Amino acid sequence: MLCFVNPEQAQHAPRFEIFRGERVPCHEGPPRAAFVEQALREQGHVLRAPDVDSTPWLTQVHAPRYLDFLRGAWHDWLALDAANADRQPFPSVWPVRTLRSDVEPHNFIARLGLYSMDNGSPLSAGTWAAAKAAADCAASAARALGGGARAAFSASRPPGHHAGCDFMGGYCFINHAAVATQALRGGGAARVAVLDVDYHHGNGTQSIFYDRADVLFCSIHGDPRTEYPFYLGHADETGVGEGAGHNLNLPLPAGSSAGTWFDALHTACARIERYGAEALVVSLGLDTFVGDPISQFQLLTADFVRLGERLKRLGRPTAFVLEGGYAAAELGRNAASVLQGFEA
Ligand code: Q9C
Ligand code: ZN
Repeated sequence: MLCFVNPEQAQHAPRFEIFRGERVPCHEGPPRAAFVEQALREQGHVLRAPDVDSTPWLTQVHAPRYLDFLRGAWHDWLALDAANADRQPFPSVWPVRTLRSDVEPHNFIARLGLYSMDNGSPLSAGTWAAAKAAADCAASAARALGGGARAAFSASRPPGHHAGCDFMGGYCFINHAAVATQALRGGGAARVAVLDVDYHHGNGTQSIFYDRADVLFCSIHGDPRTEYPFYLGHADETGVGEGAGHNLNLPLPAGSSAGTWFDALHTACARIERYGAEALVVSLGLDTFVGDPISQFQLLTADFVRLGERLKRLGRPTAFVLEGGYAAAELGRNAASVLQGFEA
């Protein structure tokens, strides 16, 4: 399979995140993508740098003021104090209900809070460069489908599905699956389905397409009553306006078995078939793996082969976009297993 890897990914390398009130090393780091690249190479896939500038799609998915903030964030952080080069900014204040988000404050931390859904998405010097190149990978995979490829893989890192129109969150800054979806629409696919199989609900992707009928969003994920992102991903979220009926959430209890998970996959695939999608974007989170350190489903590596086989049977041009997966040493093998099943 044609695989796009991100030459800038290692530029996004924050040192720690806040976890249970403590500073801990980031779960989401450069080794993840390195393990994926290594496994893809070993399995004989074609690895390429991105060959599409995603800017036209980025601006359809994200608000201009958010993109401006993200592009300039590290520069602005350093402008406050040169010693900030060795410090990580974290948001500490957010415009929740009754507070205004239409007026952008001048204060850097206040702007960071305005554009963040959590304090778990640390920035570093190269965050913009890495996230933009990851979006270019997703746009490149979409263009490859437009050119007749049956499938393509985007090793997008940092991940993207928690990022909304104007906010970062859950280690995500740019929504690469949404970029791929827009690129497929621009390339002539009338109806695009996004299937999000990450352990965590793809709140950003859902919200970006919630009022649209030209994109079906389906997600299988840990029940948000107990699992991140907590505030979206319930079964009663079915779309709004023209998008009514074009959003399907299949939340499952933490601890769910592979059998339960594949039952949900069957439901999602039936919905995608009924929709008549002309192309498929798979938000490929691999944190459903039994060994994932921050997630609680029970899939084994062999189950990822089965996932690939099932997606192949949908028979649609398919762009795989990497999302989560924090058992880094097993991540490459698990990603390669999906592609192996798809190409079997
Ligand atoms: N300090 C993805 O899988 N963060 N994101 C937990 C908070 C939430 C996961 C730690 C996990 C987000 C793309
Ligand atoms: Zn996840």
